[in-house]
Amino acid sequence: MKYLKMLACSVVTIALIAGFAVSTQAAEWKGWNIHVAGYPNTVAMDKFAELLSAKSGGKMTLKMYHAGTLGSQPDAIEQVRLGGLEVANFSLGPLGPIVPEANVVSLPFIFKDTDHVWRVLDGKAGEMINAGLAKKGLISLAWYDGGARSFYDSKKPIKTPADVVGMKIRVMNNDLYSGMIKALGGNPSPMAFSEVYQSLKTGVVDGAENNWPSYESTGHYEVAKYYSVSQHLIIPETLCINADVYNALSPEDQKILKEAAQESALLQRKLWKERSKASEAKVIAGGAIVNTIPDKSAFQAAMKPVYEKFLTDNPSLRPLVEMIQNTP
Ligand code: GTR
Repeated sequence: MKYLKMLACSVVTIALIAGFAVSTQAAEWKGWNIHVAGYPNTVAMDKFAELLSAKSGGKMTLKMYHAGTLGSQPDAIEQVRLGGLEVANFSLGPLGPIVPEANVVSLPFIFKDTDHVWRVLDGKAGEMINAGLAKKGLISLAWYDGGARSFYDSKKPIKTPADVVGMKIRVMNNDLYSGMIKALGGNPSPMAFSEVYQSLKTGVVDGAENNWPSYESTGHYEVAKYYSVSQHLIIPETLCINADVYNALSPEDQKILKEAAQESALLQRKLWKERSKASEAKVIAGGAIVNTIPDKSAFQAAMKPVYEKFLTDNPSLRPLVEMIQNTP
């Protein structure tokens, strides 16, 4: 009897110790990324996971799922907000319909260049965008470079807005982009990133728009060879985490998380510059025909109605828009 009691007691002790060990061992987070192996964001997210584990002594661990294997970007945004996924790298483009403050960056030609983006995001405007994201359950830990997006298509070089008339152009999921294509006289076709190659190839759409690295990594240049350097959008990207997960962390762990994210962002921005040049060279070698547009004012003028509609629909965002425009 005594022996049995001792046995029961030690079984309980072992179970308690095991249970304790399990409960203090943080669960492994899942991270979403849309890009393929070798892409700057992919390399930087892997670095983030590595730094997180090293800096926290294995307390915070992240398993990355790349190439959109865990779903499309709009779906993943919902997942991170709800906690089905913990971490992700999102473009502010598809976040715009959910976070009005973040949508301001999707106004065509709002940024002068990438350095302007960093000056804006490092200031009050960045704080306002972060606050908007937090209200929707996402904590932004760092900003990644998303380059400048330009039009490309399978028909002809786009030299003036008139060349877009009647063209079917794929856009990301955001009414602002549909409005932008309509303002040029084209037909917008919102569609997931993963479907664009096939749609260009089969003629479901005539064109799309993206930065050099994505135009190259997706192989879109093989099926839409005219790349017209309109640079109508410069959209930053966020490395973000579910707000509940973040808020449950100790201040020390939050600090580690932010440091790891900042380091990964520095790496991403460096790799981005290199990859942009390499991608441009690769698509040209692969047969892409690059059309430069030295004077973009006709495109800017044609896209003006997008601003007017946005400010009518979101009057409270006018100060944020002006803050960005007035940032030197
Ligand atoms: C890329 C961006 C992705 C995705 C994609 C698209 O430049 O990094 O997050 O938004 O464009 O066009 O869907």
